[in-house]
Amino acid sequence: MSLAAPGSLSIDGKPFTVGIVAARYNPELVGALVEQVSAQLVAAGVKNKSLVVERVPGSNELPVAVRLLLKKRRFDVVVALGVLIRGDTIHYELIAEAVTHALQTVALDAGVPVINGVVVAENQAQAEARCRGPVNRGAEFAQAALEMAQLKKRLSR
Ligand code: DLZ
Repeated sequence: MSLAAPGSLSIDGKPFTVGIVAARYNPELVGALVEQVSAQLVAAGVKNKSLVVERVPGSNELPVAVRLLLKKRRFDVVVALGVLIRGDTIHYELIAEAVTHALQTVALDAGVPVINGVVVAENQAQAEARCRGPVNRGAEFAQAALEMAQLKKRLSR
């Protein structure tokens, strides 16, 4: 996929309630994403009490957890985080596709933006570069979350 991420907009995160659902598979890499996303959101003004973090075993469990979270409480946006790395079989491809579709379905059904923060990588090095290296997908996911939360607030009035 492209590395041409959109430029960041300056958005005040103070009014937003944000959910983060993160897989525990590849814990150090996903942990780095959780830290980056949380840090960026808090730096933009999201209050700690308005930031809810839930964990699931693997990326495959992200969509149902997002759905449960959205049924429990009102959120302006939810960020789903995971890291899928190619193994010896096509299992990771199947999960990547299924999770991508399911996250969109949950978002459309709920009318709440869900940011697809699942990094899909060919190998460990690619995943490292995206989670705690130069590519920094975490910052992108946080920025997308702020932008979509703002859009939702504006268009829901
Ligand atoms: C089973 C599995 C494998 C092989 N690889 C990953 C991975 O790279 N990243 C990830 O988030 N999860 C992986 N999983 C676990 C599945 O997402 C899921 O937790 C199990 O299939 C149980 O539903």
